[in-house]
Amino acid sequence: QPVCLAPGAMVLPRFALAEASALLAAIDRIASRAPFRHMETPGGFAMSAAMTNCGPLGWVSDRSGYRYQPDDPLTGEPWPVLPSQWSEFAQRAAAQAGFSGFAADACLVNRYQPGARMSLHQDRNEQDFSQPIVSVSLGLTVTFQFGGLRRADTPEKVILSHGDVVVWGGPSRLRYHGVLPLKPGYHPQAGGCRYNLTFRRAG
Ligand code: MD3
Ligand code: FE
Repeated sequence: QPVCLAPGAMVLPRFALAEASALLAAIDRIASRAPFRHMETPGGFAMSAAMTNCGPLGWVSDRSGYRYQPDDPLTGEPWPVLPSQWSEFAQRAAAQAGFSGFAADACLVNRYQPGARMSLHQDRNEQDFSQPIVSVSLGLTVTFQFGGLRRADTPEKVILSHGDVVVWGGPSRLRYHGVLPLKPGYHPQAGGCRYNLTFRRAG
């Protein structure tokens, strides 16, 4: 029962609910090899959301900029494998939203603790903007900001809760978006955190 937010932006409410505990357990395994860390922005600030990646490519930020790379800069090792159940799940979600044949080669895992946020930005470090991004929210609920194609466009607020999946493609692929500061709380499966998985076709 997809809900259309805007052309190309489809919410699949609770689409990941059945898989949620398996996804959270797999996040722990990934983070045991590629620990969550607060990446540095090109401007020299620490991001408030902690991040890690799995898959052939991972998104990184440091003083030299934003990019995708095959190795974890923290360990020098390749990013952990993207579990096949995850890529199949992302492909099913994309297909539900009308994007058939989506094959992710990167999964960025964000962890928000109370106060963590993400300011308005565009995702444009990927090669092919005709490919959507699939995002999965787990744990505590957050208010997401869904803006327009210009930074100055006033964003709409969208509540994202445990198990919600959003597919961002087509004319919404380059919209500005962000996350308001996480409020403290407790979730039975995720504790005091919110996790967000974003599946991308980066290369
Ligand atoms: C809209 N993450 O990692 S996911 C990010 O909740 C990111 O952690 C947020 O933005 C989070 O880059 C939001 C939802 C999302 C992801 C990609 C988008 C929304 C998007 C790309 C285009 C438009
Ligand atoms: Fe983003």
